[in-house]
Amino acid sequence: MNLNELKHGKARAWIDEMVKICEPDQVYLCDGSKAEYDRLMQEMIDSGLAIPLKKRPNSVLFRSQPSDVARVEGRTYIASQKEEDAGPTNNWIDPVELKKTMTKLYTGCMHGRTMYVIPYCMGPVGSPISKIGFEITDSAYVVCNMIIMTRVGTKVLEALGTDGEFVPCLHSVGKPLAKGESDNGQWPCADMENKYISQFPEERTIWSYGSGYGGNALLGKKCFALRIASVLARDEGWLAEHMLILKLTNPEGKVKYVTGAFPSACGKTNLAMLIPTIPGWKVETIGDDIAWMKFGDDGRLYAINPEAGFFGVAPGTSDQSNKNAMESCKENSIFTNCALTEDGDIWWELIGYPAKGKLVDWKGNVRDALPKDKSPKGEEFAHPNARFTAPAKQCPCIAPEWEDPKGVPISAFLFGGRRPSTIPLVHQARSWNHGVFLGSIVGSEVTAAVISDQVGQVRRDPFAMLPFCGYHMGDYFKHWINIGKKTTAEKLPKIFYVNWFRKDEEGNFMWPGYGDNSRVLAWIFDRCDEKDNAVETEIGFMPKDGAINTDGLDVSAEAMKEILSVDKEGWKKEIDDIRKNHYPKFGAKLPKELMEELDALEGRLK
Ligand code: GTP
Ligand code: SPV
Ligand code: MN
Repeated sequence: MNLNELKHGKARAWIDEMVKICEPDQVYLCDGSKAEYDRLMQEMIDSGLAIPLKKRPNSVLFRSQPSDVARVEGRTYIASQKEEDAGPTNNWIDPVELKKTMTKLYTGCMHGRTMYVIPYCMGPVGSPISKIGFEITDSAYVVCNMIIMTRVGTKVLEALGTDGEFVPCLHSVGKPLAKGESDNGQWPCADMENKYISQFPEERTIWSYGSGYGGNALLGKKCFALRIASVLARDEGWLAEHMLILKLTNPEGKVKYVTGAFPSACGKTNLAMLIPTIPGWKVETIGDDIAWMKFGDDGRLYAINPEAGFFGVAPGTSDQSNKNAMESCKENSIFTNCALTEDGDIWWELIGYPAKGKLVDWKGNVRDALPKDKSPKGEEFAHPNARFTAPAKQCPCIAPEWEDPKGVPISAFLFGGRRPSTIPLVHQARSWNHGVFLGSIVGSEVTAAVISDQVGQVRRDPFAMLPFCGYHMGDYFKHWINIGKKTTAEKLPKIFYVNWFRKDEEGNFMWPGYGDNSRVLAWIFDRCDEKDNAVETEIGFMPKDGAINTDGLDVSAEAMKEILSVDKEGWKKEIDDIRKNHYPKFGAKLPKELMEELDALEGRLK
């Protein structure tokens, strides 16, 4: 589309201003059509950037630069006017200074490239919970991913009208081309020290420079739907969370909706799509990464999935672990940093079968496939953060109501992470504030979803929002406490802490996870109905003996006992660490309610 078709004065003025700075060869307004997607993809195939996959209709593989494979938390900024408002867990640069630095980088950054203007909506177009953004980008890869991940184009412009609100999002890969120069089939991006993923919370603006990957570049996702939206949610009394949303149906046909916050690459997509191993239960998907929740007139919290696709972790996904995800990316999908097989399909570690013959690894090297589907650490054929981008509507278990503009009423919140010790398989908070306490102490081993030298080490990741909260985390905790005062206890979701990742002394997972997590979901479902299936312990409510269905489960009675009991010594260390290292970070902003919960927990464990 031609820019002159844009009838929104403020958007047009902003775009014109960005054109002046970035100096693209041409400007193009996206309509979000299939024809547009196909044309852009064909251009990327012709230029050697994308590889069509013979085995998957309308699907392609991209290989990024080895330096541009995941989110860059060290280069991510919350540029609030006051440093204190970004808080102790975010990087901060003065917004005026940051804009100066970035404007220099943006100057002429689109030479030799097209500037694409993407009008997009987070959430169903027309939903009172949805919000609109414009992403300017010089990456056709970003455009195609955004078309899958969000609602793009004409229908969004119609909903926006001539004066609707939008979040301006500017993105460049940060690699201007000289006259006659081309990318030559190489993924364009800037050096690490020139990458900036910047949020300006007061202005509700996003500026991203230098990376083409995932959350760094698809600005509707983490930058808007979490970092900026969390600020809006604080101001307007709702929740923008790093949560999956699932629909759970019990054998009697009763339905409950559950959300879960687990850190990056800790199992949201898998839980959202799981196939229960216990008879009669059913899981359907509403969302796999982000939930926006507002109170309905009935005093309950209603959640929508602001996204329209999945940007899922590829390694570990198989017909055995997550058949629904495998089905979702059968066609019309984009694969990034997966391996390529001789017959034109993708492959990754733990895909469930070994590859045959030669594989092209994610760096583009041709290597002999191994006779198994595992690879030694550091020698993976697919990058550990390789991803698939797939339309949500292709998911066989997508819930019919996944695009309901009013959202779905939530009965339970889960928190979790990768904790090899201490944290049991499941426990339930004693109260709302105790649940907020549990969210605030979430810890997890850092995964490959972030470029970090901490990968594998346990770090605190409160509410799985450490990299995604757009303001002071202490104020965020307080916001959660306040949400609990807005309605009655019985209308609030019940809060649970789960851990699928306990390890034994040899380092093996003690719980089979995946489909067997349905056994825990069933217990949670019944807890929400206050069934007599729990015992009160020092740390909260836990399953009564036999209350978790273990029929056909391949876990020894001793292992079950261990993951379902209170590790008193472990919890004492946990409390010590929270008291000495975690809570002091938030200073006077730590809500007193959380310190009271910590003291009370310590008292109960004495
Ligand atoms: P993001 O998209 O980064 O936010 O990740 P996510 O939370 O959606 O994680 P995802 O479901 O994609 O899982 C990440 C990795 O954890 C994959 O390799 C999964 O196979 C693995 N995983 C998921 N669920 C389980 C589980 O219950 N047990 C074990 N052992 N591994 C799991
Ligand atoms: C995450 O890291 O939590 C993701 C992937 O969901 S990304 O979109 O890259 O942030
Ligand atoms: Mn995520």
